[in-house]
Amino acid sequence: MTGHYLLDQDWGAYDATDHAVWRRLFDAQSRLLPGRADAPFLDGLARIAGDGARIPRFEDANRLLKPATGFELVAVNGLVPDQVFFALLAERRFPVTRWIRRPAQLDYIQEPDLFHDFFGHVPLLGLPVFADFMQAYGAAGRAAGAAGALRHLARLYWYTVEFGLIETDAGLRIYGAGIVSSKGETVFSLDDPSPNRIGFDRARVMATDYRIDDYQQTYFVIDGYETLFHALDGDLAPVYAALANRPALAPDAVVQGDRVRARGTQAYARAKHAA
Ligand code: HBI
Ligand code: FE
Repeated sequence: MTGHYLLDQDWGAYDATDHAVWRRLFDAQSRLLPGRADAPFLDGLARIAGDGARIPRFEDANRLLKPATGFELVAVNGLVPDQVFFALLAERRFPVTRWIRRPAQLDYIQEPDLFHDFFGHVPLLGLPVFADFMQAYGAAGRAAGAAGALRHLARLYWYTVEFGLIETDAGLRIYGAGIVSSKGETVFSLDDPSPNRIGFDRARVMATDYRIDDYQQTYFVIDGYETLFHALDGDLAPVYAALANRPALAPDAVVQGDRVRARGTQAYARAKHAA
């Protein structure tokens, strides 16, 4: 069923404006991220995305990714149904949107485009432990669907793969694709006093709602990518069952038991739209 959603990248169809948008975003983020993004992300970016002069060819990236972690990129037209997304990840295939935003959307776009998917997600797919987590996440999706627990798994993805922070010897660093692909949130997530920054805990993250139209009010911090991988260890059914009876936590909540690294002021202007 996944095949139905897969397309050719059709690299020849990109016009000069598309390549210019890629180059503009690539250069801006490449200047901003050193000292903010985690080293494995920066290393992966340097290896896989080239010099940023033009939109990369998925087939070129696959020649590097496949031998490294078995992952390959497949071109899609945008979000695919959850079960298709899980099935692709379980087979170590990552769906990359083949169209790129227009110049008017340079600073913010709601749905994932090629820049978000390739620049944000692809560099870490070359890191074995992260690739193993992504494959395990896909495999967990099938079972979660049957358990009616997709929202819990979606929250885990959201607060890690999309908007995760990691504690390193050099300090707090970004690894979430939604942050590294956003100029404003790259700065906000590390420097702004308004969001909470709380130690990652599987059940806590799975219980916490999120919003998709503004910067996050809470960022969860892992101490290593192995923590992500082990978050999917064992049978998740009891975890889902325990969560099913609890009301969801609000995105700005701080609760008993949280390992609070920084409690946000929540003096929270709608930063993204103010940018
Ligand atoms: N489809 N192409 C694409 N990319 C995603 O990141 C994606 C998706 N479908 C569903 C989805 N993500 C999330 O709902 C996951 O949590 C399942
Ligand atoms: Fe994404």
